[in-house]
Amino acid sequence: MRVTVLAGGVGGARFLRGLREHLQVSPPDADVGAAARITAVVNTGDDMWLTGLRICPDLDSVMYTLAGVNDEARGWGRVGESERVSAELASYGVGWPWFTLGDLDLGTHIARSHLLREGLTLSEATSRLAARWDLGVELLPMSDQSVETHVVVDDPDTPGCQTTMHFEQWWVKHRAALPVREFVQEGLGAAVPAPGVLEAIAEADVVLLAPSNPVVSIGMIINVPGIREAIRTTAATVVGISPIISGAPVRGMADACLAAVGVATRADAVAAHYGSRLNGGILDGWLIDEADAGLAESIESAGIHTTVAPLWMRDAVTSAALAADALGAAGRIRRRRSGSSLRPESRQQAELA
Ligand code: FO1
Repeated sequence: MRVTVLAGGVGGARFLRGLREHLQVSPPDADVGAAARITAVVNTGDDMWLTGLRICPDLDSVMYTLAGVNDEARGWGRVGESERVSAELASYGVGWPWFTLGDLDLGTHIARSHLLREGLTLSEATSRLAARWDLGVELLPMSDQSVETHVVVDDPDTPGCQTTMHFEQWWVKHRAALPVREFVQEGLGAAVPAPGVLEAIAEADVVLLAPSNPVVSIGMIINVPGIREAIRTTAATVVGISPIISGAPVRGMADACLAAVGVATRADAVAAHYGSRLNGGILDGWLIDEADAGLAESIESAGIHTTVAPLWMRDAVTSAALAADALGAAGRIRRRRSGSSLRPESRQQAELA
């Protein structure tokens, strides 16, 4: 079974870890043999050049989490980190003192920057870095071209003026507290999906939208020319997981991003924002938390098959259970849509049947 996941940083990373756990645990049938194949299409809108190094926050969060070397508490960076180089950079007044680049993390950025300067694409560099660990998930950047998210805000220092800053300045330095006029994807016009991305969407049995930020993570991925259309037309079943529970983001500040694009911070509003594939959108199914069960009917009436399930990913078990619920929803939708009475080939196919 092939599963393709659109993912941002922390929420996407944890969900991918749960999905890998679930699919590893449910072994493929002997007669089918084919193990599950998971491809992650990861947001690169947070990427930047900083102190001469290319930083890819979401790719790194996903890679470190799947490698088991992530700082689980902080949600980003490496476990057992130190910050000696970062302190030196601050002393020299170089870089962003409020954006901590740990020593181990810098190893990743130095390696990646070296590979890019050797002429590798971001995809090639990502696969070289990931090869150090047996991640069990193929990592694809959404694009090999730079598509940085920049934020247009009212300038806090000069009232009446606007200023544009990199997403990470807005997110980390200003803690998303500056009202956003506009999110801009620098370079979007010249961007194409990275090699393998469109195939991963077209050839999947299931496409999952991880519980990542709908605006600055999932939103940025589907804006890359060709990706939204690929999701709309794939033969796969497309299921998303709400990143909002009881009107609040599971983590991060998605509410500030949703407000900026006029979407209410509610599980039904985000589903409507993505839209049903039955009428021009990208969703077949949507998972909401038990706390939001009251919203199921309105989401269903928008043509989106809705599943109520526990969405909190507290540990490996709950993350794997969420992944199982998402695949189970895809199976129910597939059966309902195709009226398939075909005997599933394998236990995993049975999950989808
Ligand atoms: N987030 C913070 O809140 N403070 C930081 O100093 C910080 C540094 C940092 C360095 C590398 C990296 O890959 C991520 C880092 N993040 C930091 C997290 C980052 O803002 C988020 O991972 C995403 O970009 C937003 O989802």
